[in-house]
Amino acid sequence: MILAFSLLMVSVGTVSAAAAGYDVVEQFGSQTVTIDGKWTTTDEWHDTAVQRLGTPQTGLFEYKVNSPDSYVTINIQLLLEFADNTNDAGDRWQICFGTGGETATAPTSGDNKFEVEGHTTFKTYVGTGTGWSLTSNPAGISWKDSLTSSPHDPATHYVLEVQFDKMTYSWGASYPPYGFRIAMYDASNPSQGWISWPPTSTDTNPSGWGQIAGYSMDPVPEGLTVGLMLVLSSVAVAISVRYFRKPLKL
Ligand SMILES: [Ca+2]
Ligand SMILES: [Ca+2]
Repeated sequence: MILAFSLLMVSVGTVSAAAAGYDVVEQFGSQTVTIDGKWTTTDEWHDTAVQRLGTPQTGLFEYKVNSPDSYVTINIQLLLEFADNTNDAGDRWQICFGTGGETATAPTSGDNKFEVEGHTTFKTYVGTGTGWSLTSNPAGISWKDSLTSSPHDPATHYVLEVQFDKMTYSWGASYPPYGFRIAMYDASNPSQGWISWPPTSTDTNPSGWGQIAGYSMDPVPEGLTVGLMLVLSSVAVAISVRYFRKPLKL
């Protein structure tokens, strides 16, 4: 089984039409996530990589997966943070998934867009071949955002947590790669526009998205002592604060 995954991962790089360099590896988290729109525990999100958005940086996201039932359900868990501290009806969080290595320049039926409108409404879209059409939210979707501080930034800003079963979708029921895009919009700062990952991507052109490029079967680092984990977390916090906080104008 591990060999099969390895071969799959090797083949990933040769089929990609996604934005170069915007790749995330899917990994199971070791920390329990509570979807409450904030860091519930000190290390809740310190077990996966931080991806940064904006130049200078104004946002970030983290991605991991979890299975409560021996891989029948595989939950994608996402953390998004944004240097926005104003509650506007026009604020948006945007998350796009689809088939990896896409060359399509418009969303197809294998693509999905999730959007949070004004911190109140979660909407799911499916590609039509030319754009997006509203569809039902995934069963068991759970999401929450709030104005809070975090280990990435002590200033008050919006933090979003999302969890849903990727097996609900055709792209998610197979192994990565998945096309993947994250974007954020602060309606109080229209001149800033959309902040996106990859930076020049748009929701309507999957060929420019990044990717969940591969799958790691590496075990959770059980060999690390709690003490070392805390040291690593502290380093991550120090680095995150240094690089995330400075550009913020909150
Ligand atoms: Ca939480
Ligand atoms: Ca706002």
